[in-house]
Amino acid sequence: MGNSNKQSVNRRNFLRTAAAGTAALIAAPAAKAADVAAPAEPARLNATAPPPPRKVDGDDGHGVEVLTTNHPGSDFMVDVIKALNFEYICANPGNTFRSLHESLINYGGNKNPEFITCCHEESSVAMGHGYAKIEGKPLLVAVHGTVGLQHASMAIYDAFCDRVPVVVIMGNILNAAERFGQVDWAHSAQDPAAMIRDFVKWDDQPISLRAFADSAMRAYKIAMTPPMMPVALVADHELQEDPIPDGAGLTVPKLSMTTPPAGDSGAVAELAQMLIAADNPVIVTDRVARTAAGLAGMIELAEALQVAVVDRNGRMNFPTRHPLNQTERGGAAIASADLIVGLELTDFWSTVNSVRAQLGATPQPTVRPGTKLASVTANDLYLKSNYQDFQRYQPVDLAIAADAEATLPSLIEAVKRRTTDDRKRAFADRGARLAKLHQQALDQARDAAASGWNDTPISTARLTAELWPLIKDEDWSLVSNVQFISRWPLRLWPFDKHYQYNGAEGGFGVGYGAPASVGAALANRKYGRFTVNIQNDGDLMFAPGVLWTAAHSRIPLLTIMHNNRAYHQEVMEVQRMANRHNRGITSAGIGTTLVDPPIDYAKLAQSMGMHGEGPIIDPADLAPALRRAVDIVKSGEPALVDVVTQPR
Ligand SMILES: Cc1ncc(C[n+]2csc(CCOP(=O)(O)OP(=O)(O)O)c2C)c(N)n1
Ligand SMILES: [Mg+2]
Repeated sequence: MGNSNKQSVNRRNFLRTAAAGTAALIAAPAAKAADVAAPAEPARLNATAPPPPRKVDGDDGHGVEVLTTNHPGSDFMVDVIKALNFEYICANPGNTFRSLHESLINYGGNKNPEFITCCHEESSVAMGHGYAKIEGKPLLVAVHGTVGLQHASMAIYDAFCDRVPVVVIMGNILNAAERFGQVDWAHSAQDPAAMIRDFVKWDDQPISLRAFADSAMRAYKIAMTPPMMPVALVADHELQEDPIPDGAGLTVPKLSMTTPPAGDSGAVAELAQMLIAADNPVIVTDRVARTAAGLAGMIELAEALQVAVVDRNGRMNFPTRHPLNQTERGGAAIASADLIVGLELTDFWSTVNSVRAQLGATPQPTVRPGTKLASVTANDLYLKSNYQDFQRYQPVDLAIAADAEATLPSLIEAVKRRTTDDRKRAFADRGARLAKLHQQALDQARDAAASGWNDTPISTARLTAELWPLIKDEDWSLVSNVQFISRWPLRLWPFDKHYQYNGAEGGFGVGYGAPASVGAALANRKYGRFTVNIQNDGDLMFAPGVLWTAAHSRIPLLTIMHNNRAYHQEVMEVQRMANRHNRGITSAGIGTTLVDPPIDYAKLAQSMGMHGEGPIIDPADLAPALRRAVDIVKSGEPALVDVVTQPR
């Protein structure tokens, strides 16, 4: 605990006397400077090394604030944070968490977590989002009071909708008597987390260090229990900066994790029976496989039943080249099904109904009458009211409120135990039929990819096909949303590892792509994986500073610009309206395109300190440019190739 022999001047008292003009500003002893330059090994709570001197806001440089010789509360916060095993903290600096920042880098030795400098709070959170989907656990994000959280909010929403854990810690000056100046007031709030409460799983503003420790453990545990979601914790400024009182007796509680909720055995047996009895069952997956075991479980289940799998690809749930994968003919598979089982399927309603995006349009069922429906999802366990990401209500015959990945082992066992030899023969016939249909769909995709091969702008199919031979022998991981490029990689490449694809934004908030890819690449780095991001132009332009973070932190990531010079999705929306209003589509580029002036992404990348090449306009130039960039990424650096592409 703090060393009571040393002088203890807390910040409040110091500032009060300084304000009265009577402060004796004591110069910091020279020895202390060394503490700043060469941080000691990460100290623990009972260490006695004093923190380095801190400069007061508005200090004119003639004086240095008196040392608060006891440990600040933020050192204890670092002890708590270290107990949670965060590898990284992503943050843009802000004085509402300055003491915690300083404790992390000096007292904590800038290790576990290591500080990753972010240029926008949306980038910090989205990096955490992308990282967690690869690593299976959160990193820590710190945001400045009020304004930092406001910037972070959309990314928090995306992670919330995508059921991804991110731990956000935010500064705040709760005690109004401690706010010095306009800025402190503008960045403080009575209830700072109120702004994001509708889209985090839990938040807290502890007012003692002991409560902070408990709440940090609780936050982590809750974030990691399916359905996983972001959580937010306020690190109050006084708690951070005031010395830990003598005899505080603080300890770091043990983290006790919750086992993911698995399906009730009776309900699982019923589901197994339904699957065995059905003639044409289809399993529709969305966010099932978080781990290698999840993907292996999906394969085992599908093979035991020889069942069709349609993957919505919120995660990498099923190998793309598995003969039972019917994703490319998903509509036909669903239309002929007599049982549909949704596993962590966010939008069951749209799986069994279709509606054209037109006011007043009547939904049409996509399934035959009498098709049985069943679901396993942790989304049935926890729901928030305000934001409507839970999708339209879909009645089902059997709803198991449980995490699908955790339920797979008992479901597989129940299926195997109950399958008769008769059914096994029927399954084998079905499997052979599905394998043929799978092959046909793959052949069709390959044919379709060849169309427009030599076109300029370059087709997204060609871009995908040219990239493949350059990465296929690497331990690759594609971490960008393939919906923007007509899903070509999932249609053409063999994906068979859970980290080879990690889904999309969750909340469809554009601006996720670039930072989430950098975060995913950060997670992939220690495994030596080769990370690829096929990057939309509109998405990058929200917060391109994350390229600097990638360069600065030496995060190997191949970014290929899918530069269609437009917010093309919205071009189409405006065209649709212009058609409906019968006014022609010639003006649809107004407000939706990025052509005048064209953005030079190669220069943008170079300006951030990374390799940038392009714009590539002639498809013949594509492969050599990609090869150069691949080599740079293999050497451990990020690289970007700007490719002028067709819209999708
Ligand atoms: C934060 C946010 N703003 C606006 C939108 C609306 N929006 C949906 S898609 C899209 C276009 C994105 O452009 P780009 O990333 O280049 O992809 P493209 O449509 O061109 O393939 C926009 C603006 C959104 N989803 N999220
Ligand atoms: Mg675009």
